[in-house]
Amino acid sequence: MLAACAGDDADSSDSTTVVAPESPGATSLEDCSNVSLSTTRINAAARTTVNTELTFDNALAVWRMPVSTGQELTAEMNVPADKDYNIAFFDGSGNKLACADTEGNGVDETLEYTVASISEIWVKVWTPALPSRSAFTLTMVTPVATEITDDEPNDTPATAQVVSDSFTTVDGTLDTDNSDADDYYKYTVSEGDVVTINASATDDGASLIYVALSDSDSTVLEENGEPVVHYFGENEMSTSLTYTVPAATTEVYVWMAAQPGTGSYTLEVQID
Ligand SMILES: [Ca+2]
Ligand SMILES: [Ca+2]
Ligand SMILES: [Ca+2]
Repeated sequence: MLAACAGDDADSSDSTTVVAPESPGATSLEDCSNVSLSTTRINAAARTTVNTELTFDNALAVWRMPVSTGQELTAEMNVPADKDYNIAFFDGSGNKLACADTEGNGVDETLEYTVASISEIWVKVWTPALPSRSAFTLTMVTPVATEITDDEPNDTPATAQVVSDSFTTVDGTLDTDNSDADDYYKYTVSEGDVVTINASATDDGASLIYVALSDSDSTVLEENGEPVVHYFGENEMSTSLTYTVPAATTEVYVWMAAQPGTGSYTLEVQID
């Protein structure tokens, strides 16, 4: 009867925010060593976004949300005093990415994950208690980029825009014919910092546009012997680049360029 009751309960849940448990018994027995996400749930999971507070009071919830490479996610789950909830992250193929299953009723869970090369993440929350009837609250938090502007002139390292925030986004333009072939953004860094650049560009079909990380002499920096640069092309209009700051480096320059032509770009830079 327990399974039947749980099924009824699941059916009455809000189908716009979660999918129902397909096997309550199996769900209740899972922990981080064997938790899984079926194709059914992958396809049916409710869509939401990071930095949205989610509340649910049933035994199983699955959400999917868009993410970007390099994004730092932290799940913060408030667990009700009379229940034990756990949480896991999956990719779209059902591969487990991260998991937290601290034992105990009312013990809050926190789970951190830095997004690898995926554009969407699935978040599963479950409890051995069926039906739960005790609401948990979950927020997937991530740092929000500060918007900056493409302030001309910023065409050389010496005249680079000095950016003081550690996580920024800018919508910029390049136009070789109007003395705007280059945009330089200067960041203060220290040894061990990881610089993550997510950039996308459009062009007029005749331009060569690239993004690079350089020093004050416009020498492109290298990561593992490879230059940190991306040339945008017809099928490569977005990229993600990372760079780990070595000793004795205190500043780096993110360099957008068009040679020749015009273009617009979106550039997100994060330094941690
Ligand atoms: Ca737990
Ligand atoms: Ca510009
Ligand atoms: Ca410029």
